[in-house]
Amino acid sequence: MAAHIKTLLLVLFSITVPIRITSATALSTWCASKGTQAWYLGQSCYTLTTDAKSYVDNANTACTERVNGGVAMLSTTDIIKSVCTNLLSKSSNTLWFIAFVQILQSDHAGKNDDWFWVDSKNNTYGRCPDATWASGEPDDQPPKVDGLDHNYENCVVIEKTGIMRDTGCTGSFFPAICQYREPSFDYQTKNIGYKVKSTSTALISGKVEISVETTEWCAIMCKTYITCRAFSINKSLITCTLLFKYDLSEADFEPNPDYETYGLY
Ligand SMILES: [Ca+2]
Ligand SMILES: [Ca+2]
Repeated sequence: MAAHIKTLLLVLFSITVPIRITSATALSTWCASKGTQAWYLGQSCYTLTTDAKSYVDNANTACTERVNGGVAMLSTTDIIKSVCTNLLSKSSNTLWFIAFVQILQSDHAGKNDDWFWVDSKNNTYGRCPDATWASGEPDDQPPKVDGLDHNYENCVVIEKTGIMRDTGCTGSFFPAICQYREPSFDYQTKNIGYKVKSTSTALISGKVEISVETTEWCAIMCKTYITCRAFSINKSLITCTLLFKYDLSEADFEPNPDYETYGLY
């Protein structure tokens, strides 16, 4: 076979084969069997609890119908919209806890500061630029006139419309949105021959150009973080960059033949 044909076949092969962590599972089938009580999206199944509990109790005792369950992290606008339309709107309840919490980084933090998805606490990533607060929220009740956050309301409930309210983590009681993740993920090819720009907001400190033994390790590392939605591999150096942004656009990339990116859909 001529060398250039071999090269062409290799290129085609690398473009069309997703990185699969393990074989498919029954999560999507289980999710579909629950009808309007569940919604499958982005290789997660979202369900609703019915008992009103504190956030802490929800986090400790709810969302245990299957493995890989926890209070949901709706880490992008598209996920919030889809879960609202396809799950929340069909429920008779009105407010649910999600795993979005305030972890104050200083004594002078404001009410809008330092909100994180719980798998990213103590890091600078995982903040949700897509969080839409209800009018006057977050208000950190009971209010103080200095405008600072006084560590009162550090958990969040979401309404059917997708807007959010800060509320107490132990003293207020609501059901929760659960998220069950596939034990196996398929990361689909997103961009071949392009590198994520160093200025992209998808990048976070400490998760860039990590040396790995195989490209599959990059997918395994990304799966560790619920807020990691994609990863980029340098095929020459075998390094891995995790990407904490779902809606990567052309503006996030620049041409570079050494790189390819895989995303979770
Ligand atoms: Ca607060
Ligand atoms: Ca509030």
